[in-house]
Amino acid sequence: MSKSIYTRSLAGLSAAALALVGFAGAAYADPEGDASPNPEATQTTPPTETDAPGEGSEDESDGKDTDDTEKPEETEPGEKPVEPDKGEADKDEADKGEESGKEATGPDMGTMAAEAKAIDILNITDFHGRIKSGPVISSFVKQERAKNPEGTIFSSSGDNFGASTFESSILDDKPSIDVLNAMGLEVSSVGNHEFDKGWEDFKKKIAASKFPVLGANVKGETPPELKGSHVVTLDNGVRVGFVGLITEDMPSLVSPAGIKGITWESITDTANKVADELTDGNDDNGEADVLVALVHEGPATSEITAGGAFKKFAEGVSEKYTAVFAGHTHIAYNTEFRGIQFLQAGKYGGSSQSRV
Ligand SMILES: [Ca+2]
Repeated sequence: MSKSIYTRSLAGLSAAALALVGFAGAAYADPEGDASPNPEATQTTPPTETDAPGEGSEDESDGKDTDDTEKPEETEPGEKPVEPDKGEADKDEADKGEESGKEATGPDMGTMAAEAKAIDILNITDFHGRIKSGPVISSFVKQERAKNPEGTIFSSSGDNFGASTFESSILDDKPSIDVLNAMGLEVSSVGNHEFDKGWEDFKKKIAASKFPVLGANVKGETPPELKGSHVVTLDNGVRVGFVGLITEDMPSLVSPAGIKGITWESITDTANKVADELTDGNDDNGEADVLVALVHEGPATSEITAGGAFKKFAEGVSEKYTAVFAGHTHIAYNTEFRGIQFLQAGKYGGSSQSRV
């Protein structure tokens, strides 16, 4: 575990978070004017082969209907103060990349490569079965992978389904699993809504998922389908350890009958325990070079230490973590605290990116 050898690029974070605001379907807030990355993405990249056939053309209108314009307002304050100068510089580079048709490595990546191995972590949270957004998200993921093919990971922070729109719920959310699989989702934490129909139902859905589903603080009568952590070894050799956690409020969020025998331990204590395991030099319990928490818990506002359960987590989670991708509260922010990058990707397919 040597967090210090990786250079965190806040500029990269800012640009990606901005770009992804558009993918949630919200109006794109460009500090310099009008250009939105979203239309270009939908025009130049065809819908993925298996994602919701025939639905691609409806994405934009669907996104706008459900998402309105709240996200940019929430995202802007969180990311502007981080490092405005570098953010603008990186954004300019990102824009150039879009205009020139996306070379495999942008100028920022070339610079990064000389001093550190770049890792790009893409994240969605609270997707809630918005499968019509699948082709747009998928296009973005492919675009980002092309820029950093050896170092990109696509993750989710839970509530992938449940409280879904009709086109997913009518088929018991099987379409959501199919779309997430087709998008190449690589790792996800659990969310409260995945337990809406009880653990027995969720188990089947985990079995149908091509990605590991993590719930490190879910204990008791839980079969081994639910793992606590998952280490992705990138082609560039870096081992990224993901730890999945879920809100401790579960007993009041879902029907007790469906979660009988399950207990929900402290997200902070669990995160720190698993972080120690992944960095103790013992391969038997997993080892990672970089730690990322996917936590289905979030603050009420973009002020992550304003109060509540997330304040406790933000103040107590081990500084061994490089980034925390939160969820549950449907807001968006990107802020550094205690040397850890805290991000939350809003909802329905808005996303965030971390480059470390
Ligand atoms: Ca270990």
